[in-house]
Amino acid sequence: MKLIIAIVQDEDSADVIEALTEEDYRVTKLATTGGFLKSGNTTLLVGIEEEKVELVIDVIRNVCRKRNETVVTPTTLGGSESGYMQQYPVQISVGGATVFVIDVDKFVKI
Ligand code: 2BA
Repeated sequence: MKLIIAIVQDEDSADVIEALTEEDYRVTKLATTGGFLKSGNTTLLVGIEEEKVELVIDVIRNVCRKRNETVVTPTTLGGSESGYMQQYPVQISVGGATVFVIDVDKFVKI
């Protein structure tokens, strides 16, 4: 058995959970926060037989979109004493999804 850990954007989470449950995959949603943007995202846990891993990833791939976000990076100009901060908006592309697949040593439902 494998555990798929998929970090998706909040905007895609309802659709991807619906698509997974429609296909009879079981999924757990965790509310998480990205370290770089420091904004909310969603982490999905899917426990699945090894031969179905690619099918689950295909569902995630079909739903999750890339989006552009603007981050503002402060830059100090003119040295530390007399310097002033100038802020530059920078575009970054977020998503569609970051997916990890890990081995499950043991799976028990009690
Ligand atoms: P965040 O850490 O908030 O990152 C959001 C987006 O910022 C990333 O999108 C990427 O485009 C950019 N980014 C992140 N770190 C960067 C850096 N050091 N320099 C420049 N740009 C950077 P994604 O790559 O699509 O990642 C979306 C979210 O997935 C991340 O949110 C984080 O929560 C998670 N993630 C991505 N890679 C991960 C990893 N290797 N381990 C754990 N979580 C990861």
